[in-house]
Amino acid sequence: MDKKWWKEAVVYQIYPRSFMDSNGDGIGDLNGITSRLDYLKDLGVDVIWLSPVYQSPNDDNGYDISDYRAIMQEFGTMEDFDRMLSEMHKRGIRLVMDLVVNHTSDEHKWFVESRKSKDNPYRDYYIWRDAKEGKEPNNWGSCFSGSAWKYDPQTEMYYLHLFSTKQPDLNWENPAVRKEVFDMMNWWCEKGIDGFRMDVISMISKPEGLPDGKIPEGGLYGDSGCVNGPHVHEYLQEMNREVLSKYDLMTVGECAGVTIEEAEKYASADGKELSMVFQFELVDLASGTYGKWTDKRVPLKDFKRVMTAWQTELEGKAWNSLFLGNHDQPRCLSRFGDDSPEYRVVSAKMLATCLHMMQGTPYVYQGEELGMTNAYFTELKDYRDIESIQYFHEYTEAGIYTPEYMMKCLMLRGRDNARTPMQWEDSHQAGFTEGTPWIRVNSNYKEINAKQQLSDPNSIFHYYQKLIRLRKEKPVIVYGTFEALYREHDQIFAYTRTLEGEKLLTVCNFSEHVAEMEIPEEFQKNAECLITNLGRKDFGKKVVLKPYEAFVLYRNL
Ligand code: TEU
Ligand code: CA
Repeated sequence: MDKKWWKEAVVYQIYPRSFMDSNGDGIGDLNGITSRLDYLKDLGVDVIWLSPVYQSPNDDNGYDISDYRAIMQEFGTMEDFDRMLSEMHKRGIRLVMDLVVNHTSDEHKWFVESRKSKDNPYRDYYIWRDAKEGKEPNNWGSCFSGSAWKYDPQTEMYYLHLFSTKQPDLNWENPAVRKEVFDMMNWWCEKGIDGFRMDVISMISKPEGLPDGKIPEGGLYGDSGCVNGPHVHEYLQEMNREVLSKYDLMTVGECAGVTIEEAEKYASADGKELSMVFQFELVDLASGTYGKWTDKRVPLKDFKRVMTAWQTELEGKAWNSLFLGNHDQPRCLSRFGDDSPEYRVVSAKMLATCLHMMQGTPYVYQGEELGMTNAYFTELKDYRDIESIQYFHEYTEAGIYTPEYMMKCLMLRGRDNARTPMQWEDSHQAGFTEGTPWIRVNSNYKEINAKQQLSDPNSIFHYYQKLIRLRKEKPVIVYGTFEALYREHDQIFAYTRTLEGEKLLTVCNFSEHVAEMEIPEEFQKNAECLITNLGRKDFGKKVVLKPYEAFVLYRNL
């Protein structure tokens, strides 16, 4: 296995709007991030993935960029950015920027020009089509509800927007667009950043002819089929030649709809495209006709099946990313663990053990290291996310869901659950701001905050800190091969990792009930317990796991 720094790294994702506000306007900013770098150094993370900080009207909280070479006013200045980057590098922390180039904001100068006339030089930077029989050019739905097409009266044509109407899709078939993107990427690399997280990069190549998609039973729109399109690998290989291959970068592609087979191309070991991908198979589990808007929990057997497949089938061909949450997902503790007062701490540690002992680059989403939970807002006025608000209206007005059921889905699966302010302490607004935050602070901040956990050696923070440290001490955790045990067990997820001379056993009880298991013979003697969330000392032949108990045994071969 060829060694790479980004295979050995742990990444921390910052959602800047909610991380730390330094000037009292209730919005997180770059100077706020800089003020908290020692906390991240203490946690032990190696890389920060920073969600977009470029100029944006914030229709989708920065994922709608109006100027790729300017910092969003609310977040600060380019000088603030340069200082933040320098302070990160001083601490040995690398910075991966979020690259959003499937679309721009409709306020980007390219789109302002493009919509002016059919013969404008920027017209073909975007995807314009005439009406078909007086209606939208095809039946595609937007990821944020409604049609994926918006009629523009100025030139009496429709433009494509797979996301909000203020996020027109770029036309990647146009070499001028690709050149603009590569020039911009080189500009940021010359500033010294260390990589890119590539937003919906699997969607940049659209199917030939933009044909109608299949409308699911009971659905309102057709699926765009825009994932893993006909030219996506060509474009990424060109990007690699023009930009990525010139620097020592880490790149991760956000690849909705990616299969293991496709992932082998996006993140192939030959380095012709990206370092790794975010797969969606895990986080899309328990979705239904109406996507993620369900109140269903994920059965452990499905969780194990997906994680095991990605661990074993990508082995030696491409590199995994490892994540259970991000700014688009509910809090992983609430979704995959147990956020009740009784089991919150032990189950947060169990989830972290399960993920961080696998093969791949682990991602910690801000607040996950504290065991932050869903906010469970019960009123629509407390929601800020365009996706949640638009789907609430679409599904209740179409009679698909009652307002009560749709609110339950927002409480369980809405993205705002992960976007409430970082909980730094038990004082005013959790220490996030001196002002009024742009979104309400989770009401549990007095019980769950960094200040309390930094002084508690048994906190979730210190447990994450230890997991991250173990990854640096034991090469088997980074490079060992994965083998699942107890595959059919409906409470236990257990697996081994093996590397010449070392072997590791990870055991996690995902349930609130006790679970019996046999320790494999080879770990019953002369094995060392690297970490345990309940302080277990006896590892005899049979063990009865407590609710959400997790431990890792290690031995030299
Ligand atoms: O997300 C892409 C994406 O697929 C989202 O639609 C996400 O999976 C969904 O919201 C989950 O319910 C990226 C960014 O991460 C997201 O924040 C942006 O809103 C989106 O692209 C558009 O840029
Ligand atoms: Ca601020």
